[in-house]
Amino acid sequence: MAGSENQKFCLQEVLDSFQLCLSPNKEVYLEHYIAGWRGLVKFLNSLGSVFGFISKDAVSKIQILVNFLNSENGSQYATVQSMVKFELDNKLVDVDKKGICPESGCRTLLRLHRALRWLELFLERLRTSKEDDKTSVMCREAYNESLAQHHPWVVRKAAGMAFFALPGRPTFFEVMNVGPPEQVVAILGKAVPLISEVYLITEELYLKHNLLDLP
Ligand code: 1PZ
Repeated sequence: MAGSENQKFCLQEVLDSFQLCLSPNKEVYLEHYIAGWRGLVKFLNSLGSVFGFISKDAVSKIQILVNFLNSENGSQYATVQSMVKFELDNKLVDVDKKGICPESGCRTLLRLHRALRWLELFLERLRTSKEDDKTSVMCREAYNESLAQHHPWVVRKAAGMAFFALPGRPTFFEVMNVGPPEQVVAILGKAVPLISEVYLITEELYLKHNLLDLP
């Protein structure tokens, strides 16, 4: 049987992961959050090596979280809520400036969380786009409204250049690998609200604990 790395990306599996992400009392399971991100990285990699610097950063952040999940304190990292409580209670977060915990779970997840907002905005544009709309424009608009505000000039520049290399809408839809365009649009219609819900729950949690600007 082929290993999961060899299987083609499929939008459905990202949807499944984000569906599994929410517990009955609306906590966010880290394991499925990570699985969702793994699926997205697979997608990014299938778009070409120009996006390597982006997927490399996402992979290294995913790995930090996986390491926490597999550590002796793993059970404290079951949900984003339990992770925040555990790291704050045990002073494992650099709150104002980088110090002894430069790679806390909280600050690492915050980077992915901000990127999730970009994803939500981008996928919503893609869902409502017309056949000849440009993915690079949708991507740039979504980026400028979200992640760009957290990136220094040099990263914004590199991201902006990478967007030019994005394939057009038809290829993009094909790579999503869930069938004809109508089917892609239908799945996006399910995926966007789910991603949005996971984003909002995390955003409120981080806001409540004053963690939205972690260095
Ligand atoms: C489909 C097109 C993909 C466009 C992706 C748009 C996002 C552009 C992000 C550019 C990231 C550049 C690399 C490194 C950035 C890091 O400095 C920051 C902050 O981390 P720190 O330096 O504080 O540790 N990293 C991030 O902001 C996380 C970025 C994750 C991007 C994941 C994109 C996944 C794309 C999925 C494709 C559907």
